Amino acid sequence: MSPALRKAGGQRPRLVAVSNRVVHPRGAARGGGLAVALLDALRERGGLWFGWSGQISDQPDSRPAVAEAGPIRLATLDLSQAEHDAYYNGFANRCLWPLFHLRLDLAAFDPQHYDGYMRVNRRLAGALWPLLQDEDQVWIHDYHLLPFAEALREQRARQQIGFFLHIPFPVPEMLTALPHYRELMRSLFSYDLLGFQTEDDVQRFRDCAVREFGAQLRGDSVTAFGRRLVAKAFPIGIDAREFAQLATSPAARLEFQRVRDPRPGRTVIVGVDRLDYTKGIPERFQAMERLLERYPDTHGQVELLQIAPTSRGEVPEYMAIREQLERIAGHINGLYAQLDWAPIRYINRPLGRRQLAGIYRASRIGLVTPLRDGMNLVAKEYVAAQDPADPGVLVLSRFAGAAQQMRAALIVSPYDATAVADALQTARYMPLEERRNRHAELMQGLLRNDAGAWRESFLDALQRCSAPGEESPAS
Ligand code: ADQ
Repeated sequence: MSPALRKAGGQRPRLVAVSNRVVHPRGAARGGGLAVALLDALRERGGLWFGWSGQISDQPDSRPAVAEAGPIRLATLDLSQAEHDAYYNGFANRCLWPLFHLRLDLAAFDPQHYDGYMRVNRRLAGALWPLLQDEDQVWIHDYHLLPFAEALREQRARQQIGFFLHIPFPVPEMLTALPHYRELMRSLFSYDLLGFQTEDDVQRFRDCAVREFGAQLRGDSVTAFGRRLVAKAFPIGIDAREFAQLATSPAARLEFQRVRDPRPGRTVIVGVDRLDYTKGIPERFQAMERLLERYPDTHGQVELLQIAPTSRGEVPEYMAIREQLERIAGHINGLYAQLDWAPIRYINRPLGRRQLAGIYRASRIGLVTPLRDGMNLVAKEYVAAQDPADPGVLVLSRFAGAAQQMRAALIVSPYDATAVADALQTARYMPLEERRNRHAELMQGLLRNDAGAWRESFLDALQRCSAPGEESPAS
């Protein structure tokens, strides 16, 4: 434990984590990396996890339901259908999500969605406020809750409040297209610490604060609207050791046997994503078609196994992508499939983490090609699951935050189908020694910057920030 985190009595402050959705510890394995990382921190120091219950109700209670899970307290609120439509499906997922991923063409600016988003943030903050203790460290997560600290400060909260943005921060030109960007930027200055995935995200935030609001910069601190905060990069990691162990568990081995084709030359390329237009799945299918066109030795030999469960299924743009994928996969399979082989196997449902780990390990190539992504944990999981003696190769989009750390992957532009096809062919024939060297380098990075390091470095930096209104946040 860092000495900076110890308080006078040797105790760490209580952690209060706030995220759109609270996941019960029993379901955390399905909740993915964030749920696991948060729960570890909450278990270690005892703490409270607050957010939406995942339930819609006709007349949601204004007070949170509280449940205890060992040392962790879970406090959740239901939302009404109207709140969910405006806050979650509307402003968060039809406006902020596309805009922050540079899809201005898909962003829907609806003032009612914005009002609903602000109202839900205020309602949630008002419900959390009575549960807070003076010394708590409060850690808010992601774009659903940008104005949460401002709403808490309106209740006179004086606690240290940090925010971590899991998705990219956009360029100023994109952000300023948002009618409410001033209010949202101002609300960010109610935090003491802003955490981003990459240095580039920090830079874009600073640029925007300087260009649009005349912010003053000093070290890591940014001052605007009469308030000062610290903005830094904390690239999120996975529990690489644990994921590597998962990959050799009996359930993973079973999956490995089902996926690995023992016939010489047969290669499985795996893609695993939430079904989302930012993940570049249609472009990936097109790169697969280009591979088949350019390299006839792939026919009958190479298969893309794409696992992409439906996500945000009520949002129209997500329904469209599903149809698009089915069409492209059908077209390519129609052109190239043989009696005992089809180039694309597309599975539209979620799998357990052990199953996933086994599938990653059985796949010679991990193809992770988002058009834009805050980090991308699948790239990290794929590497962690490999057999170090005979590892597969990661082909990674330069537009994933992960590409800034995972330099030993084959880095590609997802828009360049020929370059992706060529990288796949290089990966197929990469000599064992090169595969081992690349994997060792990637794995070292994953172990150094794992989920625990991410969490501790963020909370450590938050601890070093002074209380709001005081003069000298850490730099
Ligand atoms: P996501 O956009 O959800 O996360 P990602 O980082 O890849 O993207 O995480 C997805 C998680 O879901 C992974 O742990 C993966 O294993 C799991 N998953 C995906 N498909 C699955 C399937 N078919 N079955 C089971 N599990 C599946 C957001 C940001 C990212 C950022 C993360 C964490 O968009 O950029 O990396 O938060 O900060």
